[in-house]
Amino acid sequence: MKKRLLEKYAQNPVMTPAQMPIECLYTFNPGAIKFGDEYILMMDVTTLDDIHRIWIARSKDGYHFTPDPTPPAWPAPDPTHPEMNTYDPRITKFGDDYIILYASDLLQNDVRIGILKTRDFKKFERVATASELGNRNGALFPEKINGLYCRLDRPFGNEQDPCSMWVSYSPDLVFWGKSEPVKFNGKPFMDGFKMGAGAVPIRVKEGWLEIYHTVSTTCNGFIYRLKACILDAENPAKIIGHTKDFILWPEHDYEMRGRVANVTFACNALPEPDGTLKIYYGAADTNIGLATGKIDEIVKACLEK
Ligand code: BMA
Repeated sequence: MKKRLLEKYAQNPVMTPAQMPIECLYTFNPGAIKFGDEYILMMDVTTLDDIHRIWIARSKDGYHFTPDPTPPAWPAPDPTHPEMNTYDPRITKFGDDYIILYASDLLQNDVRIGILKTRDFKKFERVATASELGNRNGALFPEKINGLYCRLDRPFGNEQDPCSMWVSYSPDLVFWGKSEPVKFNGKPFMDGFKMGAGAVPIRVKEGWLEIYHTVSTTCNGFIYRLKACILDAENPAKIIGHTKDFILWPEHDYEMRGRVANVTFACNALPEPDGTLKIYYGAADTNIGLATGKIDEIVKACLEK
């Protein structure tokens, strides 16, 4: 039997709605980062009014998390028209700043990519609402590429051109363009019924390691599972290789029952100094699990022919 590239923490889930300081429906899809001596999760939290808002939980050991008493003060794009839902944040350390790309719904199903920054995870400053209508899954690379900020994003598709991963560039984090679909062997890359960026890409010597989600359809609905790919270091719109097999999938009760059944979804992948990768993943849009793997083994699986 093949060895799993990602092992799930035996005490999963590491976060459930029951751990929140107020009654909540769901806790899921966190952005994650190491900040000083803490692990920070910026979680999607759905309150009883069915609004998704981002809420921080903190941990010293990476396994036991305590949510803040209240969500952070969120700088709305327009104080007279605050966002309805904010969710799926991806946190990138860029110099001294932590830059957060997230899904910003002004109205239900009216989604754009919002960008905030912070230096302390207490005060958040608005950078931009930085996409056309119908784009999400923004993940900022941790360094400029060819002199420009670079992000993965996922414009909404249609039947001819289904949702897939794209790359866009910006001189200032505000104006974005030069957008193109990520390609494999010269053709737009499609894996599953739809797919999109997951984690903030990690620089490895072979290029950029990206953990992404791929969605399959069944007669009972979607299944969200994870795979990995390596993007070219200088031209991240080019895939060098990807895992043929899923590396994470729903199989336990906490991943198969909840707001949306059969979902494992990643907005982060944190490299540890010993070469371990930690992924805090959303499970059934309700809980948060932890999975760990070895970066070199995942890279090797991406490059296998
Ligand atoms: C995606 C996003 C995620 C969610 C997933 C499964 O389109 O909305 O936030 O986890 O669907 O419901």
